[in-house]
Amino acid sequence: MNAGTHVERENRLVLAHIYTATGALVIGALFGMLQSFSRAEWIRMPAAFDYYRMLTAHGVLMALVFTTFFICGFAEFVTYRAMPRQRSLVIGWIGFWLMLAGTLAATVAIVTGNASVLYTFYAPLKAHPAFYLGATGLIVGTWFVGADILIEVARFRKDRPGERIPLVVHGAACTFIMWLIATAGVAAEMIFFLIPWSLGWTPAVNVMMTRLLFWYFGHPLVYFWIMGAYLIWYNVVPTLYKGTIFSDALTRLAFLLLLILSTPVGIHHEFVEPGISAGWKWLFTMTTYGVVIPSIMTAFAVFASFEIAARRNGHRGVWGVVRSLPWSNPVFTGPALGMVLFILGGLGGIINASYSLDTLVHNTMWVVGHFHVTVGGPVALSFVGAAYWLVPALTGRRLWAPKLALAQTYLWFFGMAVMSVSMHWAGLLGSPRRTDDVSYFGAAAANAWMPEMWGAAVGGIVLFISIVLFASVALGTRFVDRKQTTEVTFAAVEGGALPAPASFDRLGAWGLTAVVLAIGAYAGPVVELLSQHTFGAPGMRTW
Ligand code: HAS
Repeated sequence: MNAGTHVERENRLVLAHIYTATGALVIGALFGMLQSFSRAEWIRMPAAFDYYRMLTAHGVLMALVFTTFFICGFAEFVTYRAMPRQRSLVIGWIGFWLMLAGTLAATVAIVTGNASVLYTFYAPLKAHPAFYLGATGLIVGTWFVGADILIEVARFRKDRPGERIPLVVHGAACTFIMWLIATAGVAAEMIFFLIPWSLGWTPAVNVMMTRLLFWYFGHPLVYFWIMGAYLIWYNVVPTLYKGTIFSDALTRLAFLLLLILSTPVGIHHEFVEPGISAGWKWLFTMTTYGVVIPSIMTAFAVFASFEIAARRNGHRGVWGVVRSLPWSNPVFTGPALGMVLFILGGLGGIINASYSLDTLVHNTMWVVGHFHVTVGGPVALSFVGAAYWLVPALTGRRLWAPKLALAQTYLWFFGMAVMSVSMHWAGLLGSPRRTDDVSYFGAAAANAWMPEMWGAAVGGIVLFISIVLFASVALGTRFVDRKQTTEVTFAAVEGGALPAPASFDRLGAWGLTAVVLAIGAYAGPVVELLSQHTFGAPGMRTW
């Protein structure tokens, strides 16, 4: 078999991930738009497909399925391209099929009305076993993808002693080591608690323990998403303005910090939960401020990369730098507009991390605004922009309708900005999240936040149009026959910087450090929960 054929077979695996992600995005977006209409009181969901079923489908498809498939495909792609060799794709395909089968099982459980438990699947809400088994299948599938990447890295280290792991693969490997550690929590939640309980093997479930295990996984989940975006920002974006990566060492360190600091933070989602004492909650506020650091480093490095390239071309000053960037290339505008949104997302996150301030915004629309302007902003827009680079490279075809693609990224930016600012504001006015009737049966106080709900719905319409454009460009590129060979290159590092210490490539040791920190942070709260009386919940279907 020649190299070209092998590359094509690799491309097929990556494309399978990217197109599954696109499918989830389109269906999830439709539910998202209906969601915003429902909250604006423009429609009322029928009993046959009620609000909570739609909200669960929207959250699972967008937050868990779209993101996970895209990152898995992208991480495999960069590993295959940066470390080319004739490799077996069996592990990768097993991973993909397991993920797909799990997704289908969970989705069927949701749309048939058997799993309206929202994307956090909090007990005592009890779903059909197919939902928990499907979600477990999705997770286990990603372990195969992780193994595929990490085996390649181990082989590279063995075959080329002393050589640095390619920067883009170093980032992908950190992302997946972090993911393996984090998903152990949700796997334990499923295997020891939710699956036996949903099958009727155990009469009741320990609600507090399941929530703790969920958030042990749930916060690193959000860093899994943003690390996918950072892979693009550091390694792909500079190629679009003939730029360079600011520093090899800084980039490796940012990913290593995300690897070790992403897990010991999850209790910041449980500030108002009982059973965990205030001391632990304070500790998790502090660790959360720690995990902000790699993002601040990234903000600095990204803008530094812009500036170095701009100065080389004679541009000066902040606006000179900004104007010098390729604002008519959708591969650039996707991630770049995502970065702009992340300034708001990051600020909101820092507010949420404060134990005291969070009590004002917890479970309000503020949090919904926060996650739309983070995962729906920098993450999703970066993935969409990167898809315009990736799909031509994978299919050997020219990007179809690039002007439509460009309009799509700007529409997304405006839609998401309008929607998430409205949501943040509604949250400050006290509007709760996850409620079918936001008007509270016409209560006067609830009228205060209705204009924000309409604003969110207008943003939702713009976003849906944008996603339809995205799907059209993705399909057009795949099926309109206009061949073109795209050379895949990753950004080079700016010359003159000192090399990163060799210890930055000892990923096993960093992984071990991450495990120690995770155990260190959670051992106390787990012992505390175990030492209390367990109030088991039999489970309920509120829908
Ligand atoms: Fe968060 C809740 C704290 C980041 C997602 N977060 C959520 C939930 C989600 C989520 C989904 O402490 C809701 C879960 C649920 O359903 O209940 N979050 C933080 C903090 C950060 C943070 C401190 N979150 C994220 C990211 C997410 C995400 C990233 C997804 C991808 N979050 C919280 C807390 C809660 C929470 C509490 C619980 C709230 C509650 O009450 O329930 C930080 O990591 C943020 C650091 C980021 C920055 C920004 C850096 C800016 C950059 C942009 C550079 C821009 C440039 C300009 C260079 C400091 C890197 C470019 C200019 C041009 C012109 C192109």
